[in-house]
Amino acid sequence: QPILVPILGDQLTRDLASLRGRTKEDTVILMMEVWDEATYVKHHKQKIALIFSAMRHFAAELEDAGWTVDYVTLTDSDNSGSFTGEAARAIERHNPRAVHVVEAGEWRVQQTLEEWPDKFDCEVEILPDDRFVCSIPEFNDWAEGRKQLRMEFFYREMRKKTGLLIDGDGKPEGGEWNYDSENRKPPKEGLEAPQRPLFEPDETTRDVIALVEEQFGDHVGSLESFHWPVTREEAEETVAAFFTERLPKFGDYQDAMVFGQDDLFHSMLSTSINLGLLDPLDLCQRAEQAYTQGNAPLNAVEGFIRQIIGWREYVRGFYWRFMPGLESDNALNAQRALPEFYWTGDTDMRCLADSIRSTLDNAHAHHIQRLMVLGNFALIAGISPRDVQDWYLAVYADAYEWVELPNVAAMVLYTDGGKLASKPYAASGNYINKMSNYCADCKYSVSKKTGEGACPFNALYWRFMDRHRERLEQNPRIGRIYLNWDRMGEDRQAEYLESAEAFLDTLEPAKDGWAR
Ligand code: FAD
Ligand code: DLZ
Ligand code: SF4
Repeated sequence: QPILVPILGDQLTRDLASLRGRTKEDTVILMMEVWDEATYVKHHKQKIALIFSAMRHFAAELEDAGWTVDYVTLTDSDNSGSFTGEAARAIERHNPRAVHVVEAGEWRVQQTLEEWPDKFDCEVEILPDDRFVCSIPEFNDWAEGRKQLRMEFFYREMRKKTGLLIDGDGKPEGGEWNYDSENRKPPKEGLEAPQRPLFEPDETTRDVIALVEEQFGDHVGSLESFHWPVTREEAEETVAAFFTERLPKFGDYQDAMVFGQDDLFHSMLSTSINLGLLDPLDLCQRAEQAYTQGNAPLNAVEGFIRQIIGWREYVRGFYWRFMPGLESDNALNAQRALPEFYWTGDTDMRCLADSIRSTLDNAHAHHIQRLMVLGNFALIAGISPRDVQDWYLAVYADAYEWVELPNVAAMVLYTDGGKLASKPYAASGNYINKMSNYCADCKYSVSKKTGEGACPFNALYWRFMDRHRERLEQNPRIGRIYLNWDRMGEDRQAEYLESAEAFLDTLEPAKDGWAR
């Protein structure tokens, strides 16, 4: 009797805990394309195509290496549509002595896996996912008893644990833990990044693209611009190009936005890391090497490492600590429906239109677009967290709930009331103007604060601050802002509030059928 090893769609590595130490002779690997996972939100077409193609390529790689892989395709006529249904059928087919599965990345799926020991007759072992630097118990130990879970302090622990950018005396390289202040250069006129490698779909990907077009034709997004890496080799090509061509400027322009430049100096590695095609710690070690060999400056390398062993690890720990409540928190009581333009890009606000265009074309937008344009607008317009969460989970090819939800709910929408962020990331048009070239050609005027033609971010910002005064006034990082508000006087304040309401009245709510 073999051991049955189910491998989920984002566990695509041979170094998975459930494969470690197993022999090819007594193992059957199970991979499942299932309707439940493809539809629990209406994922962007590229996201489904990426996951299915990467799964099929990984299955082929395992088979070539001599493993037995039982691969269930979406259109297999017996496919039950769920992980549990498919595991049950596989147990009937293979009569295994045990099932060994690595815990799921998402809470929803993990609940399902935890039902398996009771449901199935054979032994079921659920193994920790050790593809992270910090285990879940380790994060909880760190978090226990802390009032605020600041990423910066967690990050320092991870630096010490990994030894990344720690000098011979145990001190942070260059004397500082964090060079965030050197990651905020506004874009220069004509700033352009080198093209990243674009992968033409091979036969496997073309089959999957046809399948997605046929089965998920009404989902958002286009498949024509599908160029994602779908194998470890392709992901490595992207890494190589990033390290040589982009990393040196990654630090300076981490927060910059340029119209039509969809990825600037970002790595475009999140899809591959999240799928399991790349190992995050290994990437950080290689980035550190780029620094020690003089190929990239410290502000770039530290910034990149901070995103991965800092933010990425931190949000994962945060997710498991606060689920399931994190999904329904709504500290600011935001209730407005998501505007239709989030699904179409059809808005005169140029910053939003460009960020949404990139999202629809590529199933990707870079971090500062997600945070300070798309997220900031949702925050200050008071959009319902559930709508916003579903949107982010659906549209990005790298979106899995464990990483999407803490970023969207806690970081962007402040739904947790400040467990993650020390203040809401609310900003007026001024910030976007400083960090991008969007405003110059926008139909709205960023310098106009209220009335016809004024940048909507300006009035929405003050409406947001006014509405949440009671909560935010005590916040030492924000409180002083209210001096400016009070100085305006009641008439001017009323103009801001009226402008904001007039703009909000023009927003058309998203049509049914997109969200869950
Ligand atoms: P780079 O800028 O090159 O960064 C390098 C790597 O650092 C990324 O590949 C990623 O693995 C990691 N990273 C950077 N920032 C974060 C972060 N805040 N949280 C976790 N990891 C991070 N990332 C996802 O992988 N999936 C998501 O669903 C997701 N949703 C987000 C939603 C919002 C509202 C925000 C503000 C951020 C979100 N992020 C998400 C984080 C980040 O925007 C993406 O990881 C990044 O844009 C991916 O592009 P890149 O690989 O070029 O990143
Ligand atoms: C997102 C996704 C999609 C679209 N389809 C599948 C699938 O058919 N089979 C699969 O194994 N995983 C899929 N995934 C990923 C899962 O929804 C989920 O995000 C991961 O299993 C992490 O818990
Ligand atoms: Fe966006 Fe306002 Fe600038 Fe237009 S003027 S691009 S809406 S920030």
